[in-house]
Amino acid sequence: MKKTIAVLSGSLAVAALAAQEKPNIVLIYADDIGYGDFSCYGATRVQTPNVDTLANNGVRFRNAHSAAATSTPSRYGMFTGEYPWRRNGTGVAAGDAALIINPNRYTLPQMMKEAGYTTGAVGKWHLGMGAETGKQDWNKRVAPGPAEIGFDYSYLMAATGDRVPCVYMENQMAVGLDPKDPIQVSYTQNFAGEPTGKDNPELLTKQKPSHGHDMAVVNGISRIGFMKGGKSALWEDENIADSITVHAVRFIERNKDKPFFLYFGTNDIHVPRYPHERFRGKTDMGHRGDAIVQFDWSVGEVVRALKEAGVYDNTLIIITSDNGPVVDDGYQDEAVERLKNHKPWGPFRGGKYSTFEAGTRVPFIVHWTGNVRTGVSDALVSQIDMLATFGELVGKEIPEDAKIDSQKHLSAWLGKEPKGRDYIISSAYALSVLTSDWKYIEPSNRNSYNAQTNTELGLNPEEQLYNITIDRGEYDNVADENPLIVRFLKQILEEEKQKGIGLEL
Ligand code: NG6
Ligand code: CA
Repeated sequence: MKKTIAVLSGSLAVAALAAQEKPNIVLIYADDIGYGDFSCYGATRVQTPNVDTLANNGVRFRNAHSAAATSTPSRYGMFTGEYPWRRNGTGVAAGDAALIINPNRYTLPQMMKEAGYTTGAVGKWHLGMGAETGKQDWNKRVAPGPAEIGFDYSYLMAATGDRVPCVYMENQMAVGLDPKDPIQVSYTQNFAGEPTGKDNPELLTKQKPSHGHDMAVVNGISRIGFMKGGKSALWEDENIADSITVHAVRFIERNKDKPFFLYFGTNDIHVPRYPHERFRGKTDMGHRGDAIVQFDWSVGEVVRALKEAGVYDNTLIIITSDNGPVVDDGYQDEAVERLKNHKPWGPFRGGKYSTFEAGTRVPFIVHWTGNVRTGVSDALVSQIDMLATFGELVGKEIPEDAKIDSQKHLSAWLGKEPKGRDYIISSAYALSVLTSDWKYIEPSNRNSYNAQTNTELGLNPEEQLYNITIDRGEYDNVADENPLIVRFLKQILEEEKQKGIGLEL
């Protein structure tokens, strides 16, 4: 970079230098990848060399958390800096949900924009789009959406791979749509004459459901929700990683001369897992393992684009996941049968949907050439802090009312400070308080076992307390023996609830 600057003309050189002062930020947000799913986190039957290279030359966190144990609330928390449990309507969003972030809120992309960054969102969205649930016209620009909360550019799957509409939305317009074949979407009833996975199993040539997912049939796979039309715009599951990765790469190429913030939410490894054939058989774990390899490929492409654009060293890259792992999330893809000794949840208990650690303890890697203390960190960190921490990085003070939950932890995120947060309040049916030593889970009378996904949800009518440093698996409830610690953690939870719970969107 320095050499190039010397040969540039004066004004260009100044612009290049100014651009260099602010690091670009690339946030690679995996879907459902668990603590134990990367080789740098101990997986042996899948290799993730691109992720591992960033981990080896960056900071690899062992006590990092998503804001919740499912996608929508985790993304809500990350983009707003507000715990999702404070607000109703932040649960897993339907494919036709209205935007769940109020455009008047201060958001992470808005802050980056104000700091002079060009902002882009590529991949999975799952935060709703449009003003009113179920009332979107998918044949026009759907708003409000990512642009209204601060993204200059977007190329997105509106919800998830398993939810209609199965089209890419570029700047909130369906891509490749033929106006003569308009899209219709409903989450309440089917359209006359449209087949469903339930009634037409013969159409399920690519993947069959194991539970749910028996409505609209798109690309030989049945989904959640009903859809009609838009044939020319439908995605092909085997090409999703290619499509979104190429748009992430193009965003980097287009913006290499000015600071940029890229949120790249991958579809991998959410269901339906249907990786491109060049990744099939790369592991002996079937589609779930091969989708991890495909994810790693996407990471490699982003890194390559950053290097080719000459901005790799000046880019802070984060790799993390929206929630913990799940093996059978509703399709017969052999993930259960082929899992054997692979442990997607690492040494933790539970998984996606769970209050136990594996619900939210996710991989978290921070790479920024020359600016991090490389190695492993046990600092307690949370994605809820992305707003305040990136604010610290780019020199933006966030408004008082937007910083209830988001805290500045830049030196911990850069591996320079061993201690992170004092505690995190997580939500998955029940609230929990996690410190670096203890985990308290509030009592809940809900059924604690999700039989469909085979997940222990960590719910118990009794109070639960675990000594998380020696009992990572949360098997030994020591609440009775430690009444003072229980009281202390309950008090933290009460004080946090006092700040607001059950608020309207
Ligand atoms: C569940 C879906 C699951 C997945 C999840 C959201 C069924 C039976 N299960 O309701 O497949 O889509 O929602 O996952 O429909 S998330 O990672 O986007 O939060
Ligand atoms: Ca997810």
